[in-house]
Amino acid sequence: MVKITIDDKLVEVPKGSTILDAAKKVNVEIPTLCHLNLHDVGLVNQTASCRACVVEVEGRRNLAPSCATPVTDGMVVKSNSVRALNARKVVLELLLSDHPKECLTCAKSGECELQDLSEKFGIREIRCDGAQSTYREDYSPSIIRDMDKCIMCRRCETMCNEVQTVGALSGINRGFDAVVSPAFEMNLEDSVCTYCGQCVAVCPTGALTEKDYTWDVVSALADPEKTVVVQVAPAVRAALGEEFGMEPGTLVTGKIVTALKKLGFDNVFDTDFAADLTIMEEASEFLDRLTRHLEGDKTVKLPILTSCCPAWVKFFEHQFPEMKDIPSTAKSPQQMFGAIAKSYYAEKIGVKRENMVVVSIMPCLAKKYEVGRDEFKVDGNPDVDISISTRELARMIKQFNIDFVDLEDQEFDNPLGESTGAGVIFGATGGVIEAAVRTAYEWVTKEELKDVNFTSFRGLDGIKSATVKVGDLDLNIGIAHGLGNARKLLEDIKSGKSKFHAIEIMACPGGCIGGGGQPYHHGDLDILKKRAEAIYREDEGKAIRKSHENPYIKELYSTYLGSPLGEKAHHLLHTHYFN
Ligand code: HC1
Ligand code: SF4
Repeated sequence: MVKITIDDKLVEVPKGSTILDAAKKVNVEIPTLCHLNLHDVGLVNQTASCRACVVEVEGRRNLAPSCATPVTDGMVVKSNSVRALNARKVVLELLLSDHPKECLTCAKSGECELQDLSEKFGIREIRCDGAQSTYREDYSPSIIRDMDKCIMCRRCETMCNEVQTVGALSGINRGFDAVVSPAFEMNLEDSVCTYCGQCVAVCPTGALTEKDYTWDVVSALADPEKTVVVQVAPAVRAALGEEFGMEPGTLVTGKIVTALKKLGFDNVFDTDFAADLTIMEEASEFLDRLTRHLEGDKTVKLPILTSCCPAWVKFFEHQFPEMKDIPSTAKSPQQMFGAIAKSYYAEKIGVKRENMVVVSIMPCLAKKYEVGRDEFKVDGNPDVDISISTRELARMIKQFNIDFVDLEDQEFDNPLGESTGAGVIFGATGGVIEAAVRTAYEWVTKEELKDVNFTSFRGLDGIKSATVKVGDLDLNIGIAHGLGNARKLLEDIKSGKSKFHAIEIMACPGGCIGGGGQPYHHGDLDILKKRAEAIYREDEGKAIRKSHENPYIKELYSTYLGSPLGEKAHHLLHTHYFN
């Protein structure tokens, strides 16, 4: 252990700690911009490029960046000396001198860490205003890159390369022209980007933001010719309240329904219903593959991989194309919902497909890209028309002057709004496979599953594994969240080392609760844990907790789809993948 003094406070920290680590321990707040430590999910950005965290160290001539300076025994640090404060102010002025002054129209206004610090330091003019570097804006279906606002903190690069191992972003050029970009300055859309949105989640400024579709939703709602239905993803209910000052982990399911009705949607449905439907298809596919495998059919591939996360799908299409026959062919719940809404439900209420608009509220930015994929269209008409994020929904609710906190709870509409606890837990890492096992267990053993809680599937460990006894079979389950962790499991499959029968993969750390479209967590991972707890609370409170027991799902199969994996189900609910 090493003892140091910071602002007259004595603190003891392990060898190798930084001054910033030590300061946190005694609640000395040193501002940071480039620094980000999400150690639990493998992200430590320690580029020391912004210098906002400089402090004075007794006996040293130069100010030291506290995020990258290791402590030494007996060190005496002043975080708040006039010299350190002045230096920080100059750092901020220099950053602002090469930054657009567009706070009024910036998508990140109110959430921008540079704006926050400038406000804190009372910067009212930029003394060294001069030439500014300019780059063209890069629009993709999910993400907008506005590199004029980049401060070269490299958080996005660390996230994309080290945590997600996608390699879409890297620092290019030198000096004034230095910028973080896809290779050869190509558009994100032409790169290997998965649209996971995790770079957006950690960007401190407005350089990386989501593509906002809220006004497309408003236009659809204002069109008297259109029937506009909306679905709400599982993870949204555990996070939207944060945008209205509610405690992280507050469940706002009923308030979301009321808010969406007030916005004018004709029907407010639940993606969780489609998650139950996904389990019917995915569990059937899994058991079909498993049975054939056990019978010695060498053409069958195991493990089966879940396929509901579009960033993960894009990842394996780019990075493991030779394995595209391993994931389940089941569409994601978002897309299953759209397919059923525009067939079964549209027929039921007598509305033509082209007069129905399906909107989805998602914690995810990749879902915006997913809705535009050609295989999810019928004669050019998409199954889901518009996907907006949790943050965009919050913006709409604020624009419409709805007092969200005081809203009464309402229930989702039926038939596409009834869901089980199994549908809800899709929102947290491990939840999809837990839901699938709840159903597979009962289908295989023909016995009631007494305890539906598979706690070994839960939690934030990057890779989890568990063995579940299903009848005579020991079922080996793998779970990865974060694409870097997924890559490890895929490499094992490739080299024949994998022992798993089924694997769940979600691209975002924490699963959908940590999606790129969720309220910004600003580096506080406890927020993800609280959201996950909320998801499991909602599951606990449900009367039905197994997808195959959802009465509306049963009705959908008996009156419309036939059986899982049957012809109609296959046509509407399954897809294929591309190289
Ligand atoms: Fe997800 Fe899914 S759980 S992918 O994380 O399978 O986005 O919440 O809606 O489609 O149900 C996201 C969440 C979501 C789908 C479901
Ligand atoms: Fe990388 Fe994900 Fe950002 Fe794409 S969206 S650049 S894959 S972090």
